[in-house]
Amino acid sequence: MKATEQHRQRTTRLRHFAKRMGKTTSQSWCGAKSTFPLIVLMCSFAAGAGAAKPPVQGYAAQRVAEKIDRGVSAIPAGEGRVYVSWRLLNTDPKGVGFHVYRRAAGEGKAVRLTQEPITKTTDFTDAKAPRAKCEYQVAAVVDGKEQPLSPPASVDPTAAFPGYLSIKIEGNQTFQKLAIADLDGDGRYDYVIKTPNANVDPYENYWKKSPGTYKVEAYNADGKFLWRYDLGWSIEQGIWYSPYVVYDFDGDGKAEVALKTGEGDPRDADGRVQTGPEYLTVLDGLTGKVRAQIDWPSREGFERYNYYCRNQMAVAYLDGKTPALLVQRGTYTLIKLYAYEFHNGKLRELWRWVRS
Ligand SMILES: [Ca+2]
Ligand SMILES: [Ca+2]
Repeated sequence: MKATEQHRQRTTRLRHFAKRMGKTTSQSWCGAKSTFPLIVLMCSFAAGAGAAKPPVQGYAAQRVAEKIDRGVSAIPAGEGRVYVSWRLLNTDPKGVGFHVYRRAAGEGKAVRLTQEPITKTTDFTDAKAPRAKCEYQVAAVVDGKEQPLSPPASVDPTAAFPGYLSIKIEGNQTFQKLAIADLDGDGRYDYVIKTPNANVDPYENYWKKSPGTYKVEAYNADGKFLWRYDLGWSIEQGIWYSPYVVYDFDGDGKAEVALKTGEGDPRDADGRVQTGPEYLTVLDGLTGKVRAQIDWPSREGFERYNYYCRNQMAVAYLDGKTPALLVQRGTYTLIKLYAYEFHNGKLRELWRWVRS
């Protein structure tokens, strides 16, 4: 095929791209042969964003979504009042209303506090709360029909309220990071913390020997301790060494904990970890047991310790439906970015991007 004929066909294809994107094209835009591959690349990215078939295909047939509950919250509002609020869910139909119920301690039956369903807001103030511990529940009303009661929220209307809820963590310790996700699948958010609140930076002027090891701990919504995972001496005690992400990657309604792990005690004489295996590990969110493990992007190709010790993680719906796990190593020069899905207990690589 002659060069002019190739150029004519490419130009026609590009016009079709442009038409799909709702743009017009011209010779000056796409005519220069030397810039053509770049333009096609740009068009492919743009067209991919709106095209029916995404470039990455994960396991999910439908978008994986959190199954959170009504989220009823009841807090003392002073002068014997209680402020009750709840979630409007994306599954609630248009025109939904809500009745609010109260059950005092010792009373078996819940009393309805609302005459008509509340339709304009998702909150309610009980001005005549009892001076004793009680519970509040909410029932959605759809097309005039009352739906089942929500899980209850308990409150002591006489207690002082500091403006937040607090839970007691195990032992006398600090924590550095907090992740929130539903670990047990009951529709309420649980907590995963990294303890203690200490930080070592990989940069040579700031680096210091880790005084101890990080522990990852999980607590349920009520503050009950679930498990502890010791990252050990293979992970130095700094945020760049120890990324973690908590999310329901396989879509079964319970969140997993994905994190960077190592093995044994590979510290050198100074205390730096420059050798030894490194893993992307997925823990069961409810038990802390290892469910899957795969090699972390390697140290190979990096100029120095300060560059390869910088690691990060993220969640992204790359195909619009599957929550993929992004794992990244390196800052300043070389960057390695790998994408995985977690499905049927296995990590599967979707793609990798490595550039300097
Ligand atoms: Ca939960
Ligand atoms: Ca899960």
